[in-house]
Amino acid sequence: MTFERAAAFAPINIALVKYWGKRDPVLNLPYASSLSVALAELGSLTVVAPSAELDANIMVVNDEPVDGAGLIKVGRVMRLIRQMAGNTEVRAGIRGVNTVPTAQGLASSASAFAALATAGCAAYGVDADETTLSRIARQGSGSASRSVHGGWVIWHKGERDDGLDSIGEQLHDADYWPLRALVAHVDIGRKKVSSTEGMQQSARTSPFFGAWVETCERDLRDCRWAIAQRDIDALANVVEANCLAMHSVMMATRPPLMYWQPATLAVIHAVRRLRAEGFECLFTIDAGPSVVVLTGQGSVERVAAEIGRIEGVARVTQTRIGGGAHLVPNG
Ligand code: 2P0
Repeated sequence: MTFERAAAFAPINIALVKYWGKRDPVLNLPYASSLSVALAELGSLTVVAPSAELDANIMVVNDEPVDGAGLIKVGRVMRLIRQMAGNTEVRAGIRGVNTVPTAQGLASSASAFAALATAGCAAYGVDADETTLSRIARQGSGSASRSVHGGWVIWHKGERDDGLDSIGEQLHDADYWPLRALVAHVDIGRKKVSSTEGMQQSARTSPFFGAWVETCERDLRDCRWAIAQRDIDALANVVEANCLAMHSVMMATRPPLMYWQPATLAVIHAVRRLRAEGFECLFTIDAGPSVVVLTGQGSVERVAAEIGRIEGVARVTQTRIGGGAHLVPNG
């Protein structure tokens, strides 16, 4: 059997109903389902090159070697792919490039593992559909199950202990509702606590954790309704409430997980004020200080200009809702 180098790009996704808590930390099975949109252009390009000369997988991201917990997750995904390729022992050299800052709470692990699953399956000759790719990517990073798909995506939590039903599914493609996305970058360097660790601590110690899981079920229903109606006010209500509920759970974790910086809060207030003034916009924040703002097409320039002026916002990246993971010929 011969294996061939393959490259894939996968987008980052921003969750509108968040994933924060695992019922199974090895298989990355969540307590609750979550919902996201894929962001165009921002993401990971990953090249997988199988080589019979390697004793172990090696991976470099943005020219830095991956080791420790990151390499263990990569190993888990590559082992799955090798099993599907007939239990081959051939390891791979893997090179990734992220177009978003790594480990700053902007889901670079989601795009990285979605791209790894896609390129890895192609390199080892595994014929995997999107559902299978999502299941594989999830085992590297939970939110990667969503980055396989483009547009508006739900990650079903699933009921099974083996996780076979814990998969991403596209609800609508990228053109369904052409909102714009602004990323207000608030820099503080690398995160001290990874999401993987943080959500385990929250599940163990946050007094609000049980209420959070229940809230997500309700928010998922409301979010799907708002998307079905293309109703941005209804979407803003549920997305911002869900984000703030997750950050309340984080802040009530012991020791507390405080991801916000002063600029984070300033962006929140600016978005709420602009919406009250009639601009179509809403905010959401992952496990980091940066803020993602979704806007209507007619509101994007004004909202971008206002949040770009906020002290502590290093830059604002503007993008659209985009497609899912795909192979890149000659990548
Ligand atoms: C999300 N986050 O739904 C939420 C919101 C962060 C805050 O998914 O341990 O990197 O690899 O499964 O997927 C970040 O968690 O964690 C995340 P693992 P992951 O986007």
